[in-house]
Amino acid sequence: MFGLVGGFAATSRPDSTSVADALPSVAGAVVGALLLHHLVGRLQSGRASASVDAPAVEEGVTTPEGGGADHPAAADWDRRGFVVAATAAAAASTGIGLVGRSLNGSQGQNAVASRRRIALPAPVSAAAPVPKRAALRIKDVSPFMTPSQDFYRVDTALVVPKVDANSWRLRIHGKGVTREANVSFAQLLRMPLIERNITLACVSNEVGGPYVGNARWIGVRLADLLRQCGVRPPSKGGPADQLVARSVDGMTIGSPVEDVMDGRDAMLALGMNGEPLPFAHGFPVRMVVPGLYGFVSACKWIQDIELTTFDDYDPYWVKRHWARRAPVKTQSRIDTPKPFARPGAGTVMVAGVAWAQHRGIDKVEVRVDDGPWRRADLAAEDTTDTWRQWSFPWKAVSGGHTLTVRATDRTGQTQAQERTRTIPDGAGGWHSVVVTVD
Ligand SMILES: Nc1nc2c(c(=O)[nH]1)N[C@H]1C(S)=C(S)[C@@H](COP(=O)(O)O)O[C@H]1N2
Ligand SMILES: [Mo]
Repeated sequence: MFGLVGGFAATSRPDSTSVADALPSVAGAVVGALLLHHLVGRLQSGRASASVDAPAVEEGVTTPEGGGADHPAAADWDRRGFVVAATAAAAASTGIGLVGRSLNGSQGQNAVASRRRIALPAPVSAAAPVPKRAALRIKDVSPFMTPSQDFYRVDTALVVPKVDANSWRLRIHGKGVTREANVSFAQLLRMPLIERNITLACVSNEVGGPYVGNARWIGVRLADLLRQCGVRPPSKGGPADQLVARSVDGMTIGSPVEDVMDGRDAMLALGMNGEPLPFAHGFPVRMVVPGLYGFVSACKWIQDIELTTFDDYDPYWVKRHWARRAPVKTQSRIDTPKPFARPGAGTVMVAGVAWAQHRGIDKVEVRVDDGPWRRADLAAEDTTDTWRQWSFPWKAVSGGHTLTVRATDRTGQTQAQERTRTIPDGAGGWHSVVVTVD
């Protein structure tokens, strides 16, 4: 069973290219089964000789001392053999496990050292300072900037890839590329860097869910690099409408070339919140595109960019029935009070965040039970690519209540009420929280 599960997991990995990837799991299962068979055999031959005595004792039949003595002796011998074999098997597998782990670890050490040696240069275009009033002083509301260690992580990596920045390279090739690029990390560092605050969201985030965060990214403007390679967006006659990013672990993520080159701050990020990217968030380089869900834009541990078309190629998640194109849906979330909280009667601060990356949040409204929608107070906007905090002082009266929130983006679109599933292009619907006022 474990062999089958392991084999299935190995061959469905994004970097799996052949059924041979199931071999280690299958080999492990075969060795394990043989070993189990051998050890159980030893156990059973011991038990078989013991059970010869058992009925005699139960029936109260006296057996000559000498006759019975042989059998315990035989069982003893099997037990000793079993213990020796089992101990040897345990020691051998522990040893092999440790060797495997240290082989993995030594690979990572160069990557850790390469990360430690990086000093990020100052950007030529710094992010404007975050307005003071973008961050409300309300307990339990998501902080405006998400610290890297609290930033959600979504990927298919069982073991976080540890890539050595010194040997890392990025290749750019494909349709409409007149000059292929093959750049090193050092070359990227010498290019003009931009710094931007961008809110990243995952398509698998349920309404009210935690897979969204806001960070300060520093990196190379992707459109500049593409133009240097001769790439033109479809609107300027370019033949490629899909940019497929591929990671070192084989993940493929497809973004519209038009979006990446339409002037928004799409970037190859090298830094997050003032430091080189954490390994879990894509060190040494990842993509970030404001306004698109992570699975269609934010390739971590990137190593290859291919210009192609949506007709010609389906990336990893699209093969698994997620959408080819997935702009972020306008969403809002109540951070406080928490579900089933028991606030006291009086003024209760209802607060949270709302996001509509690259369109901007225009309005947030709150409804108590089936009452009228009332406008929440919006914190200052940093940029249209970042989320926005909001608050609503609620005169709470005792009893059970449902608080509901909805947002309207700058295009005038208000979040639809209908709850939709996350697959294929992101959850829709209003977030609500049930509380009891004491
Ligand atoms: N290599 C790689 N990149 C990836 C993924 C992945 O599984 N592998 N997941 C994507 C998804 S679905 C999201 S939402 C974002 C999450 O980025 P984070 O883990 O830094 O928050 O990374 C994207 N980039
Ligand atoms: Mo995601």
